[in-house]
Amino acid sequence: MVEDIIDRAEPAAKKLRDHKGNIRIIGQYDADGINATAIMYKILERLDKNFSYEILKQLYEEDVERIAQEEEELLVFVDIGSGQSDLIKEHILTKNKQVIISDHHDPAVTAEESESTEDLVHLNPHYLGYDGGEAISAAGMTYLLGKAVDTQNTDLVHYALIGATGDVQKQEGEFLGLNQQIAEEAVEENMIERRKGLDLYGRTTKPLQKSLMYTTDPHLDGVSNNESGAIQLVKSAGIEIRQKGSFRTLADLNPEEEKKLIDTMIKHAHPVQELLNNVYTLENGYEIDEFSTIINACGRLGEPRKGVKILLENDLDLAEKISRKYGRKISSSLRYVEDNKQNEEVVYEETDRCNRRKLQYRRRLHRHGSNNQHEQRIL
Ligand SMILES: [Mn+2]
Repeated sequence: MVEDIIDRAEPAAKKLRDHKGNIRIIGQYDADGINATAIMYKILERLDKNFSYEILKQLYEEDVERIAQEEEELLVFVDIGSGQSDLIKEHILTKNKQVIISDHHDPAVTAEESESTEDLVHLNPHYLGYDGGEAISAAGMTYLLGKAVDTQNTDLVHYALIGATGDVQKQEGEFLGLNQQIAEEAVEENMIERRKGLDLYGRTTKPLQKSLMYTTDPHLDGVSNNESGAIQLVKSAGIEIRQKGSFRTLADLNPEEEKKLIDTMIKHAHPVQELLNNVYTLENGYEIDEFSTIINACGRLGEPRKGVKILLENDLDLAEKISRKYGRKISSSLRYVEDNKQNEEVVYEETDRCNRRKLQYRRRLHRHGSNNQHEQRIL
C-alpha cells in the first residue's frame, strides 16, 4: 500500500523540512529520473529551500567524489544511488554531509538495518517488500516522499506515472502494484484521464493512417505497412482524414468517431480486441507514453534539463521541438546503420518501413538498465 511507503518516508521528509542550508538534487537522465527530479524540485520549492539540481547518466566513483566536495550539505539522489550507496557512504557521509536516496534500482546493500543511519535515509521499494521493477519507479517513490512532506504535493501525481511509464512499468495499458494505486489517485484527482481506446503508436503525434499502417502486431490485413489501405479504412469508417488542411491524429477523433473506426475494424475482421487498452491522457493533451518518450528523448539528446523545464513549465513548444529533433536523430541513426551494413562492429538488426514503431517497441522491450549495444547505437 502506498500508505506504508508514505509512513516509511517520514524520516526523509523530516530531513527535507528541517534542513537549513543548501540542497542539491542529483537525478538520473531518463524519463523516470527527470520526473523524479521535477517532483523533488517542486517539493523543495514549496518548502522554500535553496537548492540546485544536476542530472547524470551514471553515478561513477569520480562523480561521488566530486559531489562530496560541493558546498551543499544535504544531497538528494533520485533514481540513482541505490547501487552506489557504498560509494556514497565512503566519500560523502565521511564529509559530515546528509544524504537521501529515493530510488528503485536493486540496492548494493541488502539489509535495510545496515543501511539507513541518522545521516543517510535510503528509500527503496526493495527494502519495503515491494518490487522495484514493476510496482513503482523512482518518480513514484519520490512522489510518495512528497506526500509525506505535505499532502499538497498530491498534485504532482502525474509525474509519478510519466516516470513509471518511461521505465516500462505499464504493461498492456495497465499500471501494476503501487503504480496502480497511484494511477487511481491520479484519475480521482482529475490529473489524468483514463478510458478504453485503440492503443496505437503515435496516438497524439502521428497522422491516423500512419498509426494504423505502423500497427504490425497484430497484423491488420491490407492495412499494416500499407498507407493507402490505412487511408481506405479511415474513409470507409466515414471519418475525415484531414482537419483544416492537416492530417488528424487518433487523439483528434472524438469518442464517437473512434467508436466508428473500431466498429469498421471489427467489420473487416481486424483483431481489435488486442488493440483495446486503457489509454491515459495527461491534462496537457498528450497520451502518457508519448509524453514520456519526449521526456526520455531530452536525456538521450544530452539535454535532460530541457526535460525538467518541459515538466515544470508545461512547455509544449519545447516538447514539440525535442520530439522533432529526436525523430531526426532516429532517422539519421537508421541511415548510419544502413550505410554500415558491412561493418561488423555495427550491430545490425533487420528493420522494415516501420522503423519508428520498431524502435519504440525495442525501447519498451528493454527493461530499465538492460540496454544492449544495438539500442545504444541507434538511440
Ligand atoms: Mn527509474
